[in-house]
Amino acid sequence: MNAPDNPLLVRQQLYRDMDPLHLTPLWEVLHALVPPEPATPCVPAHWKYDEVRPFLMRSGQAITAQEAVRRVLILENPGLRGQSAVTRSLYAGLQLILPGEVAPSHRHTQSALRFIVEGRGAYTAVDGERTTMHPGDFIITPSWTFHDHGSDADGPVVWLDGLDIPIVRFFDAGFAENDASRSQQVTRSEGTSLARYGHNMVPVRHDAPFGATSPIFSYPYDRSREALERLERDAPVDEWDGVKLRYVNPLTGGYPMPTMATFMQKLPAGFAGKGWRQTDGAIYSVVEGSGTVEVEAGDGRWRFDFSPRDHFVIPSWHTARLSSPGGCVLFSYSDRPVHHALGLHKEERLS
Ligand code: GTQ
Repeated sequence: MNAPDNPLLVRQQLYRDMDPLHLTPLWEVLHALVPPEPATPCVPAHWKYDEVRPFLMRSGQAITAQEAVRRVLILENPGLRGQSAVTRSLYAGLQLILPGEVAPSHRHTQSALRFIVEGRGAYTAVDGERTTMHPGDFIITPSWTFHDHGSDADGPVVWLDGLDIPIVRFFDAGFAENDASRSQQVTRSEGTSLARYGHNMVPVRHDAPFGATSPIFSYPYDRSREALERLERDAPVDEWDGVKLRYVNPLTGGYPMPTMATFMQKLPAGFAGKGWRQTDGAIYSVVEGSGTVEVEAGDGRWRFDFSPRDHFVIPSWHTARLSSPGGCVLFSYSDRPVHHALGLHKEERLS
C-alpha cells in the first residue's frame, strides 16, 4: 500500500493538516471522555496529624496570619499535585491561628466550611457575628460574606478548611475582595444565628439571609455527639456507616451549602463495616477514637490506620470499608449536593 491508501498514514496526515485550525479527532479520545465508569486521577490519601502538626507549627514561625492572609497548609491530593485540590472538585487545608493574631476580613464567592481540629477559643466572624471555635464544631462561611478569624486563646488553634475552590474555578466564576477593616465590627451577639435558626424553630417573618446556604454559622460538637451517642444506644446501627447523620440547612432540610454536604458518624466499638462506593469523593477528619479504612479500586488497594485529628480522602467510585475496634467519631464532607443537582449521584452498597 502506498501512503494515500494506508488508513493510519491517511489519518496521521489528516491530524497534522488540521491541527493549525485547532481541530482534533474525537475517535482518538472518545473512550476516555465517556468512560464506562468514573475514572479519577484523585487517589486515596492519608495525612497523619502527628506528621503534619510539626509543619503547621513551623509555618507559625515562618509567617504571621496577617502577612499570609490565611496561614494554611493545603492537603493536596498526591494524584493532583500543583492543583490545590484534595479531590477534583474540592479543596482542603489546615489553618493555624496563634494567640493574638488576626486573619484579615475578606469575602469571596467560594463557600467555606471550618471543622475545628485542635485548640479552643479562636473565633471566626461572619457577617458581623462572632463564633467561638471548639474541637468538633462545624462552622460555615457562606459565599460572599465577609469573614475574619482571630484568637484570644492561649495556645494554637487549628481547623480544617473545606472549600469549593476547584468547582468555582471550573466555572471560572470566582470573585473576591478585601474588607475595608481588618476585623469586622461586631453587630450581633454571639449565638444569635443559633437562637434564631438552630432550635427547630425559625423567626416568624424569617428570610434566608444567605440564600441557599444555612443561616446557622456553627453546629456545635456537643450536640452532634450527644445525638450520635443516643442513636448508637437506642437505634439500629447501619452496617455500612455505623450511626451517620447529615448536617442540614434548617430552612430547607437540604444541604448546609449549595456545593458541599457534611456528615458526622460514630462507629460503635467492634464495628467492622461493609463496603460501599459512591460518585462523590469525600474528605474525612477523625474527631475521636481510631480505626481503619480499607479502600480498593481496580488493582489498587489501600489501608489507612487512623487516629484523632488525622485526615483521609476516599475518591469517587472507590470501594471503602470502615472498621474500629474501640469505636470512633468521624466528620466528613463531599460535593454530593452538586451530584444531586445534576442527577449524577450514585451509590452502591456491597453486601
Ligand atoms: O479562611 O477565607 O483555606 O479564603 C483558603 C482560602 C481559607 C479563608 C482557605 C480562604 C480561606
